[in-house]
Amino acid sequence: MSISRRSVLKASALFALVPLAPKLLSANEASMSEHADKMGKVMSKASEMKYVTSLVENGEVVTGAHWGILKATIKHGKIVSSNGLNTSKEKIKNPLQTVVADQVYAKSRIKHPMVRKSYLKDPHNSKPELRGKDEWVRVSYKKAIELIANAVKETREKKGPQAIFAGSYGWKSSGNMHNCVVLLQRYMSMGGGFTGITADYSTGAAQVMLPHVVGTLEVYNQQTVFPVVMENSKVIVIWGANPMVTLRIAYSVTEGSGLEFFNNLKKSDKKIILIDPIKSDTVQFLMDRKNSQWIAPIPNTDVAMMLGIMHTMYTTGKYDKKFLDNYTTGFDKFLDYMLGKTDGVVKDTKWASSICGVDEATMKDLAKTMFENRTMIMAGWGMQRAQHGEQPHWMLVTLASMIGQIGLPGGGFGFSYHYANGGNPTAKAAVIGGMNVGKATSGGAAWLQKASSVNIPVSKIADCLANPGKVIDANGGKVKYPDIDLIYWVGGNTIGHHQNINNYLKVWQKPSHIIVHDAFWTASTRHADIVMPTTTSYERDDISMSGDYSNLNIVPMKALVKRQYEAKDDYEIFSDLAEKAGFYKEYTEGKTPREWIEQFYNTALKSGKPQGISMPDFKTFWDKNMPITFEVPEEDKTYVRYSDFRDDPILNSLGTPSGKIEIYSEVVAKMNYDDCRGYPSWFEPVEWLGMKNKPAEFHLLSPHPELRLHSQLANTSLRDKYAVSDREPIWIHEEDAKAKGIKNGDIVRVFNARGEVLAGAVVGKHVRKGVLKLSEGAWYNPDSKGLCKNGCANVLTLDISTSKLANGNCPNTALVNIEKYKGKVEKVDIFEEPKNMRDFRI
Ligand code: PGD
Repeated sequence: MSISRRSVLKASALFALVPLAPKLLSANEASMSEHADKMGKVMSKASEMKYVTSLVENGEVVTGAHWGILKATIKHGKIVSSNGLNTSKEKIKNPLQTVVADQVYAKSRIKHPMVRKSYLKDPHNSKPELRGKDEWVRVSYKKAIELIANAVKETREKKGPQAIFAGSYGWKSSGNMHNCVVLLQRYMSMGGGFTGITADYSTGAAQVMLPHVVGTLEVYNQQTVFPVVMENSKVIVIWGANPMVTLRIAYSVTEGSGLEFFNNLKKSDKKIILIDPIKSDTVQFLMDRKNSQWIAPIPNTDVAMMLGIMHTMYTTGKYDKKFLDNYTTGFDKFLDYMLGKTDGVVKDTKWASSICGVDEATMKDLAKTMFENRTMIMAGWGMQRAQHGEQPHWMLVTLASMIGQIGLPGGGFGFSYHYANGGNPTAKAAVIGGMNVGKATSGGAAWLQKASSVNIPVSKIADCLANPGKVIDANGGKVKYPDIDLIYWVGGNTIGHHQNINNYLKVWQKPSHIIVHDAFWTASTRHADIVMPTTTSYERDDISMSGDYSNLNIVPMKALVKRQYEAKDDYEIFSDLAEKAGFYKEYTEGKTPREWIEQFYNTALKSGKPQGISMPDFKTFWDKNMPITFEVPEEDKTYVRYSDFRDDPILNSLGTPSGKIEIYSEVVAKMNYDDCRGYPSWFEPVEWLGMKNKPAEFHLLSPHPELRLHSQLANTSLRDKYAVSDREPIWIHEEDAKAKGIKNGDIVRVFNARGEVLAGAVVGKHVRKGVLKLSEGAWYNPDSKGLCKNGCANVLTLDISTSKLANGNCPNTALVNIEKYKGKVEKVDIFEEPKNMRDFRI
């Protein structure tokens, strides 16, 4: 599939650079790290590297994180406060920017390399059932490196590279140097291969489906830009998105333009229609004005609602036949389905209303409003994190095709307005390089080739661990699960982000070795065998672009303070492991982090020159400690997605087999799946409020949290602002609460056949009746019976595939019960160090 110049792949840094020729560290550059191992030993070449170039004792330092370009104030070598750089009164505040110090000095920091007691005793008979319960033993860094090196070597030799899972999915930290997932995969691919992953948890269904429909991933593409929307759109439909929350972060470093856009949108006179079962922060923010409408369908039924709207359009003749004829294929087949010719069910508003719970008049009105006005449909990704998640975005493209405004200024659809400032115009930028997975060393080359073919869909990790050798359908092909015996995780909190945790923990006992690096004692580190303490991004130098789509700035990410405790950079750990494996030189290319950073910067400098982009040399940039901001060309301020295609659908055809928007896909139809047809359609989810014999009473939605990034920042003072009775808040409708005898602030038990959690009740009108909202990312904190004291939503969610096509994850398809908790309330203690630790120091 072709990916346009403006498209962004999260993994792009992986392929950003071809490794340069090895450059050796000169003797005087390789000074001893002031943070070298506390045990007073020189462990290896890597610990001889100079890791942080200079630190400010008193003053302000600019750095970056997912939550923006930051300015931190340092006093006597300690961080005392942080904020966004250039935060002004007029700007929308981003509270995530204020807790840098809380992270660095968190009680939950991992201070030393730690090994599970039974594993240390005998890695071959380590009682994996004790993961999460066993005692922890502090070991020296040297011992930990030895244990990891042995486990990796032995697994690869005895069981083959595919037995090593290093897919290691997660949001890690920003920074092109200390990209820990790439650093792990660089170590693993140079060493001889590993099992990886395909897709991600964010857009697992849509990113696999949409290439069949529009020829690109679409979810990670530059959108029709904000200024064009502001000038031309009359109606904005925000469908299942919460941009006022999700735009607080970006995969690189957010540049903040998205929050400003929605703030300006609020001040405009445009009609804003918000469709969401939850009265999210965005709904609350935008309902506080004239001309806004909130519609709350039953969860997982948006596709039925779209069909009701489209049926109205068709029967009233208010749709663009010309657009369908010229730019799409297969509307006739879809029409047969919509009109009930294929299954005898007419998908009119009456039918739709009985499923989605939205009244017929509202749908009819929506059909008219959308067709008669320049309408931009901005959809989020939550509704595709549900069973049959392939359907909503396909159906939305079909709806937008009927409206016929795709490719017109301010019309059509956009699937990334809520993410990483997807509507900010692209700057004329010089783009920095990034760490890459490198080249395999001799002996590894063949396996590197092979490694890339051993990939499992990211959300199938538990299924894969449980069923080695099983063959599953995947997007028209087959995937055979490898037999995983070693898991290596960095930059993710998998015991928390994956669905149905209780099931996951059972299969998590299968591998012989589990190694996790993190700065904090998350549930994932607590369920490992070997834990390596890493630096936070505030304790190391790095560099990043800011603006995943706009490339607006290059941000110096300077270390704010020295490394805490025995924390090391992932780079150092993998360099030492590479040394043990005999490819230190290839892994490091002889470079310190600072030298890599300079190289990444120089890539931009070099590529910028012929384009007339002037940039200072690296030293000037680094010493100045301010971002470089690029100019945005006038033409980019008028960018309209799909305008080229609209102008000339033959010359600028899409990357689909027909070159057009595929409302019917022959390719998908030929897959012959029972859970995904050749055209978008409604499927009843396995758990939803409209089903007969419901296994539980309420629909649980677990959207992204307001004051965290997934599980990151849960261990900061931001938690004091949202925790209710020291638990994750759960939103419940006041009538439901009354019926259950639940009051605001009560501790409630939320449960189903998969598990149980405690949460703190927030009673009000912020959810549709019958719906509960418990944000994902609360740290999993089980009591002795497995009940999560802290309210981790994934104890309750369903671990099934969206369909055979995408195999996406489905956390938003889950029914649960809720009751006031009457049992003994135990303290949440996940934000402290584990109690069962011993200082052994081998
Ligand atoms: P994070 O909390 O960002 O969550 O899952 P993900 O695992 O990405 O975890 C990142 C971890 O990396 C943190 O523990 C952090 O401390 C660590 N880390 C940060 N920097 C570094 C570093 O430099 N080195 C090392 N070694 N570690 C580092 C998120 C995932 O959750 C995603 S992306 C989505 S979209 C899914 N969403 C949902 C959902 O909507 N609903 C539910 N129920 N579940 C979900 N799960 C998924």
